[in-house]
Amino acid sequence: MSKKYINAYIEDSIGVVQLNRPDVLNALNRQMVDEIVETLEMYDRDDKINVIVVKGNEKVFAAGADIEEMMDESPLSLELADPFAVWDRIQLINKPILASVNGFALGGGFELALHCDLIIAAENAQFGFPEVKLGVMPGAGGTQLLSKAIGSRKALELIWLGESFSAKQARDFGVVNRVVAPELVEEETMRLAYQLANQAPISLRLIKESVKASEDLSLMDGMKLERKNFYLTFDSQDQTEGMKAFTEKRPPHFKGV
Ligand code: DAK
Repeated sequence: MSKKYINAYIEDSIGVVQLNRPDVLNALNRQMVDEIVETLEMYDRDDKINVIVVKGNEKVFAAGADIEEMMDESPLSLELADPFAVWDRIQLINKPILASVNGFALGGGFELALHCDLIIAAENAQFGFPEVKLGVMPGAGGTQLLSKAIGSRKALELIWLGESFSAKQARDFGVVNRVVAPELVEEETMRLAYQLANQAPISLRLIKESVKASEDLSLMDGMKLERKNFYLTFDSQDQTEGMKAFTEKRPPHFKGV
């Protein structure tokens, strides 16, 4: 499909979004963010897709929002266009989203990675929120997503200082899931994507809903939601197949129904 600032393509049951503005280190302008979100939603609706991957190129994930586009905004122009609102829609995607990060994931680029469910990073990846150095602050979910991921104390330190940190530090903080050599990021991401794509899609979806809800619900409400989702899996053919395959000592073949 033709998009100006991203490449979107499908590999088996994996939908890929590749950021493609290399001249400005994949700086995210409004049209690019619209294209990313529209493609994620399209993949989410597509029954043939089980897992989504968001990636940059071998040098950079994204060096933040496009500073040139942003610099002349006013409070009123931002209020009227509400350019950040589109990011909320990423939170409504039901399928697993993996971020594959080489090089810089800064500002809005880091926010995009944080909106994804899992992050696989190269050893040379650099994360951070430099917004404070521009006299602004994260606005596309950064303060919320980072705090929920690593706690408000560490999030405050990182966002206040605005300094970049390495992939290994990010993994130690609990933001990044896996760190691998730069030349293996793509391979490791796709390996994980294929592994997830072979799991029961309805289970993955209900697990995502339950785990994400844990950030907002009380323990008892969360347990109730989890229980109802567990019961719901028994309405799927994949539950029958999964348990039958176990008793027949063979691998299951899930269909997502
Ligand atoms: N915006 C626009 N251009 C950028 C850019 C950016 N964020 N980052 C890099 N570029 C451009 C550079 O201007 C340069 O362009 P030319 O000079 O070649 O024309 C080219 O990319 C290569 O960059 P450098 O020459 O600077 O490359 P270096 O390797 O020397 O340095 C760097 C890499 C990542 C350290 C450096 O480029 C850098 O500090 N970049 C800016 C990082 C940053 O402050 N990012 C913005 C944070 S604020 C929003 C949603 C979210 C947000 C805001 C609005 N809306 C929906 C409206 C979030 C805000 C942010 O992300």
